[in-house]
Amino acid sequence: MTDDSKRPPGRHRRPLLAAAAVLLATGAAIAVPHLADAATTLQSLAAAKGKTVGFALTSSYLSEAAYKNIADTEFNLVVAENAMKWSETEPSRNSFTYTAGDAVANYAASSGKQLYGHALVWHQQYPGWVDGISSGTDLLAAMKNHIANVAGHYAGKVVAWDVVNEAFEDNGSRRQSIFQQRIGNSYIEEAFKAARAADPAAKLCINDYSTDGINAKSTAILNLVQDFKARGVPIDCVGFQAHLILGQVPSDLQANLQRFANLGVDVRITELDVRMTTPSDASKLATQKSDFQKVFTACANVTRCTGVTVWGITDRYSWVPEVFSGYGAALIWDDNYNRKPAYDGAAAGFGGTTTTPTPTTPTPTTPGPTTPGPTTPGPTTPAPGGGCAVGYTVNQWNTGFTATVNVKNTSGTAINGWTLAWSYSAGQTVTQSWSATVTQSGSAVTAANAAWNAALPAGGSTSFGFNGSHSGSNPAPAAFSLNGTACTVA
Ligand code: 9MR
Repeated sequence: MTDDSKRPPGRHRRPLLAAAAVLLATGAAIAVPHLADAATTLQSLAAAKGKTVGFALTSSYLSEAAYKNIADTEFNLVVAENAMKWSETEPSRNSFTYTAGDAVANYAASSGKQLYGHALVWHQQYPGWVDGISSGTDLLAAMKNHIANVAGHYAGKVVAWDVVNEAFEDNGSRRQSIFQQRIGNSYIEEAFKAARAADPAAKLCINDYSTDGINAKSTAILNLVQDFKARGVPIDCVGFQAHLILGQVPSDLQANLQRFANLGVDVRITELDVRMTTPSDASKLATQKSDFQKVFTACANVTRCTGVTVWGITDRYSWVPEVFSGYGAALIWDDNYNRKPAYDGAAAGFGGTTTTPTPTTPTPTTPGPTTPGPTTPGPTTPAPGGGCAVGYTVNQWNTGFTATVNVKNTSGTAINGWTLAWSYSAGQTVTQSWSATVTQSGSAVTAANAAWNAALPAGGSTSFGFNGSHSGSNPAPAAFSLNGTACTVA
């Protein structure tokens, strides 16, 4: 169903018909742009199929009229991009804060959208105090208490929870998270039982990435679902994040969704985006349209697929460029809230009749090169003097903190492989990191790139994060160096 010629024609609005008639009368051989019927939205298409189409919300963006207008009109489900995660809801032990999560819940209620909960147990974005728990019994108690409180707080409001997020490695083994290491294999079922007790009406899901096709990781989750079903452990749904790369929608996506559905669980595409190298161009946008159509079509064709959630509205605020240097343009609306061809792909996948609008010149998301960019990063080169800028932000509580570090290569030379070094002056200790390997020796800390963010093109940037602990004082590092060269601190 990705062949445009097989799709039914769009319903044209009168001014377009008039414009087409004029153009045809002049003999101009052009493609006539079609627009969706004004009443057709992604949510109306989803609703007609008994499904939902959702988006990840950061509430502060609702102050932008364009963002709010799209959020209000196009979606019938909302999930908090970050606001309901453990670090946000229980920053210190047994002290709960729901301000940000409630803003998302209130928006869902006031706009008549379903609310999806994300995520109760995850190896990222949990508070630093969790790392201080050394006994499995104590961590289990803390995890159950977290779930009882957070799922209890949102009981009656959420339709479903991502109870456990990203518990498996790509080879199908259990990820060696703190929960796995301290509590052992049973932590997942304990989490699901606690969630059921806290909110008997919510559907309880396990959620992961790189599980969209049939592979070792998705099969490990399939085996878990089978096992839970056989033993009466509650589980209702499986989420497939679908953080995809342009042109790489797994051909067995639908078959994969179906094999889970056949076990008697719902399935959902939970965090869809399709990233490309930036800047975008008409050809990439056309491939992206096809990719979105494939994903929406797969969900449409599986009765137990409850719908598709996209991981944000606009490329402007997508997590992708922050994490995948040189990539972006992964969502349906561009930086300036223009609808991209991906919109028509999504709509067509859910049975819509929109067709591709006239391609517009994409807005570059970064000051990209004017000549075609190199397809491979340049040689391994330390940044020359003054060639890097670092942004360091923390979210902290009594004795813990979460840090986000943005590293930018401000030199004119590509970097392939980097180490960022700094020093802590107040005895802070890094406990757990993501998107970089952070090691510490006394006050000296170094962060080495992950495999996927080793390349920092000239002007490119990436982010990583970590949890840490402190003893009451937590000043930001005064200086950073990248591959031995001092950086400016933003
Ligand atoms: O989009 C989220 C980003 O704002 C956060 O900084 C990041 C923290 O790790 O989490 C992002 O969302 C993730 C989601 O919660 C779980 N699946 C992967 C998503 C992208 O990293």
